[in-house]
Amino acid sequence: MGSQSDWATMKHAAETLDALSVSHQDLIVSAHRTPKRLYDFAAGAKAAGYKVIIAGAGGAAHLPGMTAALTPLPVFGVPVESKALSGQDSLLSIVQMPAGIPVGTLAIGKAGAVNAALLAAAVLALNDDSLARRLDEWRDRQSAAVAEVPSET
Ligand code: RP5
Repeated sequence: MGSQSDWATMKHAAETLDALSVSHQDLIVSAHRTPKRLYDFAAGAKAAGYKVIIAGAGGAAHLPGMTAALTPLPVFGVPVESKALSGQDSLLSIVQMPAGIPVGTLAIGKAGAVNAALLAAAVLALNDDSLARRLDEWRDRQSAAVAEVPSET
């Protein structure tokens, strides 16, 4: 994520990965304030053993696109809800990548963070039958938690 302030959103990705027993590292890497950290992380991510990168950032959100430019790994971008433009700026910054460097862009905010984790897990599950079963179970629990009729609360 691009900032400590993104953690309130990106912790939902971390929690979802935890629920699926997918190991992950949660790092602050700012495209603007720590460009060398970004370069070193993204350029070395594959060699370091990472498989998928989830990049969450807000405002003029260069982090996902710059990360994708520096690694062959799949990169999923989460637009963090900004104060000024409610995350519309983040979304458009991340989703409108020119052809050639893809960023899989999720929804703004918590939904995007959760779904980025689920999508990353689905990619990893292509080569991990145990994780594929955990993902199926996660969906089954989600379905079971939906009541058939609404309550008054
Ligand atoms: C972006 O600027 C970050 O991803 C964050 O969403 C936004 C604001 O950062 P802070 O000023 O809160 O550090 O780079």
